[in-house]
This record gives sequence, C-alpha cells and structure tokens, in this order.
Amino acid sequence: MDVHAAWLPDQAWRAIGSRRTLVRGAGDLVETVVDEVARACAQHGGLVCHQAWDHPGVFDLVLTLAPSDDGFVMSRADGVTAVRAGTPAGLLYGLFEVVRRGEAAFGDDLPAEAHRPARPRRMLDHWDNVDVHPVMGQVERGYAGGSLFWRDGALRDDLSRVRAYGRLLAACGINAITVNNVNVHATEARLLTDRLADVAALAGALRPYGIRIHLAVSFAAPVLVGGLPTADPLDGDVRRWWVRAVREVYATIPDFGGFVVKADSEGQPGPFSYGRSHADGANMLAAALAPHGGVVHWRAFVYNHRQDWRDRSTDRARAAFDHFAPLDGQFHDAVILQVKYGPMDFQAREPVAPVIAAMPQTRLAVEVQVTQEYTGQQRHVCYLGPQWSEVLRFRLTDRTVAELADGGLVAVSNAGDDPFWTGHPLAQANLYAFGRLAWDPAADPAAILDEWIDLTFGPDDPGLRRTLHLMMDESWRSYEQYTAPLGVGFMVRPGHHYGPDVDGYEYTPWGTYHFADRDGVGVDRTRASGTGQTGQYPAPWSETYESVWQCPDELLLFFHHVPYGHLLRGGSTVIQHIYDSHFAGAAAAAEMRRLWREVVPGGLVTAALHARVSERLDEQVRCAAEWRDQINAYFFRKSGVPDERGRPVDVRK
Ligand code: GCV
Repeated sequence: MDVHAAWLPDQAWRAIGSRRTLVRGAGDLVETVVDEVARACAQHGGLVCHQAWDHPGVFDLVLTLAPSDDGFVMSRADGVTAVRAGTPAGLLYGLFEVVRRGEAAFGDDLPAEAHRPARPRRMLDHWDNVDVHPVMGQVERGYAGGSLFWRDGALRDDLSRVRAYGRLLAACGINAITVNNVNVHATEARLLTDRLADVAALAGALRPYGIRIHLAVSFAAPVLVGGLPTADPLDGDVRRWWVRAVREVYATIPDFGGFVVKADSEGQPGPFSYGRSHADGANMLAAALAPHGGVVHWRAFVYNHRQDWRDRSTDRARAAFDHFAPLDGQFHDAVILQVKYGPMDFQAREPVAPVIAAMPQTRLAVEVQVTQEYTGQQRHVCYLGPQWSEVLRFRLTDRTVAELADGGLVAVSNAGDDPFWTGHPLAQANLYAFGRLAWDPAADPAAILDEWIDLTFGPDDPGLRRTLHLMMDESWRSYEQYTAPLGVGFMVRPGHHYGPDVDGYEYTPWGTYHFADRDGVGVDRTRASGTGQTGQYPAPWSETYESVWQCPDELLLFFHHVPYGHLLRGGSTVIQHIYDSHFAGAAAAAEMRRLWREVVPGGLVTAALHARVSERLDEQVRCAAEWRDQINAYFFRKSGVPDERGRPVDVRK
C-alpha cells in the first residue's frame, strides 16, 4: 500500500540529508538518530558519522548526548549547528527540531535555546479493538479505516507501519501509547495475560522511537481471565493476582508504561460493584505497578448513563466532580486521574471540567479527542489546535489548565490504516498539533499549523500556506457555528454521532438534553434554580457562569435556560444568533471548498491527496447545509420567530 508520508516526507530531510552530521553518544535511541540521518543522507547526498570524537570541525550538524536533564539545547555558531541532549530521547527530539527548521537551522547564528517538554508523559489512547466489535467495529469512533495494530482478532503480521507511526509520533513529541480500547471486551482482556506476546511485539516496534506501551485493562480481569470469584480491590487474592500479572508484564516488557482504566462507566466493571471507592480501585493497581515504575491512568468519565430523562435533578455534567473531588488526597502517587477536558463528552464547545480545579493533591491528566467523534468525523475540516489551546490556557484558578494538569495531556488518536493515516488528509494536522501542545501547551496553534504545512507540503508555496490557513484557522469555530448552538452540545444522531438530529438524545437515558420548548432553550445549571453545577467552579467562574448576564455567550445554553428573545452579550437575540451562526457556518464550509478548488495538484499536493480532500469537502458542504436547515427549521418551528433578515429558515422545496 502506498502510505502517505504525513509530516515526514523525504523533502523535509533535505537540509540535514545534504550535510555532514556527527552523532555523539550511545544507546538504542541514539542508533535511531543515526539511522534517521543516514536515511536522509542516502536521499540527499550528505554523510553521517557516529561518535567520531576527533573530527568536530568538518561537520555542519553535531548531535551530542551529554549529561544534563531531559529535553535538549540547540545552538548555532561558527557554521555548526549543535544539539545537546540529556537523554537519548532528547537527542531524537532535537533531531526532529532540526528537521522542522529545515534550512533555517543552518542559517544565522543561534544563541543556545533550551527545549523541554512541559510534562514527561505525552500520551495517545487508541480505542482499537482486537476483535471486530459488532457495533463499534475494529476501532471505536475510528474514522480512518482499520486499526494499525489489530486485524480481525489478531495482531497484524507486518508491523512496519506501526514503526512508521511511532516515527511520526516521535516527530511531534508523543512518547506513550495505549494500544487497545478503554472499553475492554473479552478478547482484549487477555492482552494482559495469554496475549501479552502481542503487546510485547508492539512495544518492540515502537521502542526505537521512544514510545512506551500502555494497556487498557478491565477492572474485572481477575474474574474474566484470572478465574477468581471477585475483583474486589480490597480482597487479598485479587490484589495478589494483580501483583503477579503486573510482574509478568514487566518480565516481558521491561519498559511497559502502565494501565488505563475506564471503570464504572458506560457498562464497564469497577469498584462500585463491591461497594468500594475509585481510590480503592485505582490504588490497588497503582500498588502493583509502582514498584516497576508504572502508572495507572484512571479515567474520571464516570456518570449515570441510564438516567431518567424526566429527572431534572440528575446532571451528567456534575458527575466527575461529584465522584472524584471528595477523593482528593486519597490516591496513590502512581495514579493519574484522566479527566476529559469538559464536563460532558468532547463536544465542540464546553466549559472546562471543574474537577480539574478540585484535586490539588491528585496527579491529573487532561484528555482531548483527536479522533473527531463530535467534530465532523474526519469528513469535515476541523482544526482542533485552537480548541485545545484555549482549554490549556484557560485560567481556572490562579493557574491555567495546563499548569493544573501535572499528569500531562492525553488524547484519543485519529489514526488508522487509511493511506492518509487519518481519513481526511488535513486531519493529520490535529494529530501533529496534539503532540506539539502536549510538549508545549503555550505553543500558538497557528504557528503549529505553519510547522505542519512546511513539513507536509514544503515551505516554498506561500499560496498554499495562505489557503490552508484560510481553510483551517477558523474551521473549529465554523463547525461550532453550524452545529449545536451556544454550548448546548449534542443534537447529533444517536449511536454514530454524525450529522444533525436535534431531539435525537432528548428523551434518552444518556443525560444529554437541551430542553427546547416554545419559549426557550438551554440547561439550567445554576445554583439559584438549576442543578447547581455552576457551584462546582472556583471563583470567579462560579459567579460568572451563574449570572445569565455575565456568562460568555458561547456557553450560555450550557449553563442557562433562556427565552429565545434573550439578548446575548454580543448584541443579538438567541434565536437570531442561531439563524446567523448557522448561515455563517454553512457558508464558511462552502468557502473552504471554493478555496480548495483553486489549489492545483502538484508536488506534495498529489492528485490523490487533492481528490481525497475535495471529496471530503463535498460532504462537509452537504452536511453543514443539513445542519443549518435542520437547526434553523427546528427553532423556527418551536419559537415562531422569523429571521430578521428574511432568509429561508424553514426550507421547503
Ligand atoms: C470508548 C463517548 C464515546 C464512547 C467512548 C466514551 C469514553 O461516550 O461515544 O465511544 O467509549 O466516550 O470516552 O469512554
């Protein structure tokens, strides 16, 4: 299969590959650095020397493993670019920084510049199933073909693509990966025991790029695969079973990273079945992993998915805080609580999850969704760098979310066995941006997009760069405009979650409602008259969100139920905003397609890539119009209020 090079085409290596490079240091990842440079030199005519201590003068690039800390220092003087790293992984990241800069790395002098990842673990979760699941398929919420790892119940025979994937991930700074779905089914539960060899093979393929393997495990594994009568975390046999299982894992995979656990969530087993707390459950696993240096990512996505839609006192948005905030201080050091960035479920717009501010004594990772379950399923252009950046920079207390997330950033991957890796070629930018933001949460998403464009398509086409920025910079906001309004969320087709269905979830047990009636719309989460979820936020946000006048427009319907005539801070009424934003969003999608049609295939914009993007844009334009018309018609019919600009809001043909 002809696999797209993504952000590492041969051209991206020209600046290094045409020069003379000295690599100093030893170790497996240093070998990877040497191999990478050698491969580039084979393409572009340069040379690489490994540990030639006595010839420093003749080199253009010197990559040195020297004792210091993580990260690397880059500098340029006297015609030599130097990268000094504290660890072999740092040297690899330094090499990729030189790739990113291309010719610019060999231009003007550069005073020593230190690069250090914000957090040690930058992790991707794959929701890949080993067996094809009858409903969710090979990859749950996967929009890029099959799994890179598994096929029809077995590990893939050829892992060369896994290795290539590891290379791409390392090039954007990712260093940890979970290779199976957090919904752990029967076959997948065995990865921990009799199918451990499969996991070891994947670890072997990814190790040369500094990526450590993690496993999603079933909390009920002692019963499911261990034959014990219980999985009670305080039961001695259960605890010993985990200790033994973990010991076996480390005997097979010495650099194993740890577990990811979805417990008591959407039907997955957990400690509640035994009357135990999530701290009891997580700590049992942490105690087994910690002696080997492993960690457990314990997900905070715990809520009642069987609620009665008539019951207005139950609020799914409250759940993570209600379950976990009281447990702060009770978790083992090797537990990382993994919290979705918002209190609901990866919507295009949500406030940040208040539990992130409520657990100062717990290590906490923030989870985002690179796979575009709710943001166009890789059929729509939706560059999510700006969304994640906004979340990470949000000052929830006197600290930003990035500062509070001392366990780092985690994402659900969007990659699969599709020739373009991500279905939509432009969705590669999301995977790249995630890695870069996990490394540096303060990075500017527009600058990250520039890096991605330069690497993927080459730095010499300003017209293409401009077009891609015009298409992508605002694409998340455009998507928000033509889908559910003002932070209320969902309104997607139940089950597969693609396309509009305003009332699709309204009378279901999932806790995702908008409460539209003839007078108004939105969820009252105030303390004064609603579910009180605003009270989970620290000041000033608890007051800001409580007040219908201070609440930011984009979150108004998340926190308040208001009449259609309610005046937004932006000056228009809610109903008029719904019409305006839906016309604007659908028009923006059409404009993206117009812009892309002007791009002439050639160079790294291959005919196949051009055609794939064109085909997806056709679908995006169609779907955005469908969203516009369903949402506008729905709210016109509910409210009876016409568009003040006289546009057709209840389209008839
Ligand atoms: C893996 C959402 C998705 C589920 C997913 C779940 C989770 O509810 O629709 O497919 O399950 O989130 O994050 O665990």
